[in-house]
Amino acid sequence: MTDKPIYVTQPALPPLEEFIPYLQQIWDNKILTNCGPFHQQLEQALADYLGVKYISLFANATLALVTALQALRITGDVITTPYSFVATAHSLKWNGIRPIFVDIDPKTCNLDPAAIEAAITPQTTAIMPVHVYGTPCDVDAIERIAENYNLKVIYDAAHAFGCKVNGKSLCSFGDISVVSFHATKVFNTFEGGAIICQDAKTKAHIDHLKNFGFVDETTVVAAGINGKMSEINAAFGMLQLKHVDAAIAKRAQVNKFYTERLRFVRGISLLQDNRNHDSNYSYFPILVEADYPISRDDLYNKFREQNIMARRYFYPLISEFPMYRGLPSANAGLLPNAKEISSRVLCLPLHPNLEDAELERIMSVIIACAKKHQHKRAARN
Ligand code: T4K
Repeated sequence: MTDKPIYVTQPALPPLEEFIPYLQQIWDNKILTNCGPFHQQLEQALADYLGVKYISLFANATLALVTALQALRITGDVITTPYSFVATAHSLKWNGIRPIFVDIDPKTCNLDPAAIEAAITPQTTAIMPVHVYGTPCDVDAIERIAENYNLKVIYDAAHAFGCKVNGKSLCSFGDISVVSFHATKVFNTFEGGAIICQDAKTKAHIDHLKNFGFVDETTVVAAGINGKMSEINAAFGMLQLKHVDAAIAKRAQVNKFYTERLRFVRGISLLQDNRNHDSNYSYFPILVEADYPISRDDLYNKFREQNIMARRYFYPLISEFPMYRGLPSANAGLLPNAKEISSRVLCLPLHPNLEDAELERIMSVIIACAKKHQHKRAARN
């Protein structure tokens, strides 16, 4: 009999009966969408939880990214990372903006500020960095560059819910930050996302943009889209918020388990750098180095054989997909760090429902591969 599958992630769900009273309220008042009471409550609750002032809920983070660029009227070229989920660059393309890919810092997997600065041209209008795995970008350096060159900064903070740097919410940097509440994220509303911005005027503009541009029954101020979060998602968010700290605490335990156990495995290195920031422990990336007996892809396949779905986030690079690979900035020779990390990275399962026995199963694959192949090597020598 094959073992039960272990997925890279799994949503933490509260007991179903806790959701019934929320559904009852929706059934009673019959407001299903269009920024109803739960939508308003969740905006306020998230602003309090995250320690930010202006937040606008969306149906998902991709629509939020597309709308953020509209809100700031970004055109031309935008500097971004090839090492992310495709939605980052797709949001640029949907706005007719040309992504300019630049290399990452191998320590953080985030955009390298020196590479950003080197890529700026008169066509550059903005920077779209990603806090990959919730690890903070070099926000101070990026702010300095943006000020010097008069560029906007839109952070793709899809992974950064609840992360803090020097006690400040990681979602509060830049002109705009976008966070995701997708099922696979630390805090989920099934599907969902939000834009965090710096002032009431921008929030009002974003709120119009996500509702077709409507200001009132007869006034449309922009060619907006339908990006609103529904009441059922917002209600679920209100319930999830009660459980999110416990979920993050459980994630921290898994993170600790892996960190302690993997420290002694030759050829496996850890990307985690949680020293000067509060992490949400959203992902556990490892790098399979040249001195591990088998390649990253072989280890990925060994996991599959054991029904363990570790994932190669982020491989391939965004710049390798057909709609981007023709861009001059997609040339792999210009992106050596991103290319190298992308060929070595593997994200181990990390979610609050993981049991000790499952963690042992995961570790045993890594250890068995290390030992078995080392024996083979020894026998050959
Ligand atoms: N920017 C960044 C940097 C992002 O990472 C993302 C999304 C976005 C922007 C866009 O945000 P949204 O528009 O989605 O709000 C997943 C997610 O679909 C995607 O949201 C996420 N990033 C990306 C990193 O991961 P896949 O293709 O790996 O998902 P999938 O369906 O293979 O799910 C992974 C595992 O999660 C499954 O093997 C099982 C588990 N799972 C998944 C779902 C959907 C569940 O247990 N339940 C579920 O409902 O992309």
